[in-house]
Amino acid sequence: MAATVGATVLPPLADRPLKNTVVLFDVDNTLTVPRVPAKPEMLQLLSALRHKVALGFVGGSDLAKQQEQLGTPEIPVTTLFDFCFSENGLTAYRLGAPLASHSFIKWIGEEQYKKFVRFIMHYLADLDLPIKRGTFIEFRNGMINVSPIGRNASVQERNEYQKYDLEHRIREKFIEALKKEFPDIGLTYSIGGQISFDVFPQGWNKTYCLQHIENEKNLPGGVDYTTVHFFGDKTFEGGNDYEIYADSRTVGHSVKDPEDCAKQIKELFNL
Ligand code: M1P
Repeated sequence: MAATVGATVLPPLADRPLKNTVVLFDVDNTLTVPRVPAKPEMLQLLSALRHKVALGFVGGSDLAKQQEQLGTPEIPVTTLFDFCFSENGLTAYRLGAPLASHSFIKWIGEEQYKKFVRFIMHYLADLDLPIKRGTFIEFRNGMINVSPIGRNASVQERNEYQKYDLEHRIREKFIEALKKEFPDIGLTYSIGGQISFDVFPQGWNKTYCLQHIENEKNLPGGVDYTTVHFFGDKTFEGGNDYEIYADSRTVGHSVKDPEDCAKQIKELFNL
């Protein structure tokens, strides 16, 4: 069945002109400036692209943040994309409906988590930074997010922290300390943004979402996505887009920022 988004009627997934193609985007610094709403021109471009291919995003952040950046109070972000993969796909929506997900706390267990989080809190307490704000650990469904300055930092405070962090390697050293303290815990540490790092089980990186795309062909009338494009900015080794960008199942595209991303979309899909 065709879906209506705003005033436009979208062809069903199986009737899109490039039927076997899905295009996935990272969010921060690919579709929008971090923590800032996407520009209307970008949203229009994505809407035009969605008339040709299946469209999705795969971000490290949780859905609430992607709603702020890509949706509006009137428009749920889950209506703007065919596939919404938050927390690397640990929280997933297909055509507006939630898909099955895993949980970080179930994976790690309460006892192990308590030891881990106790170490983090001690480390945070001893860290001397120019300023500190609030929400230093964000507990999510598929990961935890740790921020030395705190997630309540303003946009200006984030920008200043990012420079300080680059110079003093605050997050890098924090991660080194965690690896040293918990050598066999099976966790991955990923610096995907400006002020924090994500912690999740090994393998729960952005490639996690590809299982949902691969499963599409098994659904009644489902599409076999033989071409999966991925656009992201942190595609270098160690960046949180690296694994999905380099994965043999995707065609990876590295972008500098949202403007560069828009340029590449227009060129690749004749928009
Ligand atoms: O999407 C990239 C990252 O965005 C945020 O990072 P920060 O607040 O440090 O800029 C976080 O939501 C993080 O989880 C995510 O990977």
